[in-house]
Amino acid sequence: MNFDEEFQKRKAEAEEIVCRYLPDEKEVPGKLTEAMNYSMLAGGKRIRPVLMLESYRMCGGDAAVVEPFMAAIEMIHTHSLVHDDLPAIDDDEFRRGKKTTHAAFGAALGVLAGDALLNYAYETAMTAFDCCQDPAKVARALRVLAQKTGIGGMLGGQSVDVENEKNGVFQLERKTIDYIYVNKTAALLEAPLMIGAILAGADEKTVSAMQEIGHRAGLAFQIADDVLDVTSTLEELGKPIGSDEKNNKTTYVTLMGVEGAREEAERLTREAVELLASMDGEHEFLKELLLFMADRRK
Ligand code: GRG
Repeated sequence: MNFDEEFQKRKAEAEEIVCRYLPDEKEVPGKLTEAMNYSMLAGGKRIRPVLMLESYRMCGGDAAVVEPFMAAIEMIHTHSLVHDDLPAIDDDEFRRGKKTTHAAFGAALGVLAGDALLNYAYETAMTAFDCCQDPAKVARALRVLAQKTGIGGMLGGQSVDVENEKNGVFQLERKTIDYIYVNKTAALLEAPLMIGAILAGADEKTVSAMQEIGHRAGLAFQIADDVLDVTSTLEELGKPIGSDEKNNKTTYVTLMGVEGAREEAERLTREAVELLASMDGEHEFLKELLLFMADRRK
């Protein structure tokens, strides 16, 4: 399989679906919806909606009920990036080579556009009730979406991360790092895999296997991000990998070195792929996507 070609195809498909659910800028006065759409159209990889559609199809789903959820998960992901970039958190001026939302529209609109994306995600996901045969599946999918995004998921992990950083606590224990990564990053990758399976009517065993796959792939994804942070900085400085001066924040790279972190991401991905291989349904592309998520040197 040519992964890049297949990924571009699926990304375009997800993009088309997500864009159908963006708010109409003419319906709301002011710049709020413009700022929301600016951030949604700023060039993300669309990994989460792609994962959801793959899981849904793998579990036998073939209806439109998954589409509002695909848009919702991308809105929640985008909300997290918009807020993460704010002056009160990371204060980043650029993301994906473009001005961040607060840099382009001002800090107040950055806060509001992030809030509005989180709220609009649920407004959008709830439209799935209008086109579904089985409202119980939609209700369960909504519950997973809320839980994985909330205090027992992304927001819980992010707050521990931010609190430590703002208090100048950079040396973290492995269990704290794992708590942050599992919640801040992996929860939002577990959610699309689980929601795809739930909406397709998969059994409990399949839904929990999807959760396990998302958990491992999500950790591997964040560890790959740690590796990428160090290797891309060293590349920019023209220094060989391995010559990393320790940055003062604990990551998997500071815990186990670049090669150790790569090996850990590979181990977690291997487990995710083995679990996937034990399941029914066509999953060749999903397997390749899990491998890509753990090794973004490609
Ligand atoms: C709720 C403020 C708030 C934050 C939640 C997601 C998050 C926590 C913060 C964003 C910053 C960050 C480094 C998150 C870790 C997960 C991660 C590597 C996100 C990037 O995901 P990609 O690569 O993003 O899918 P694109 O740019 O492709 O959309």
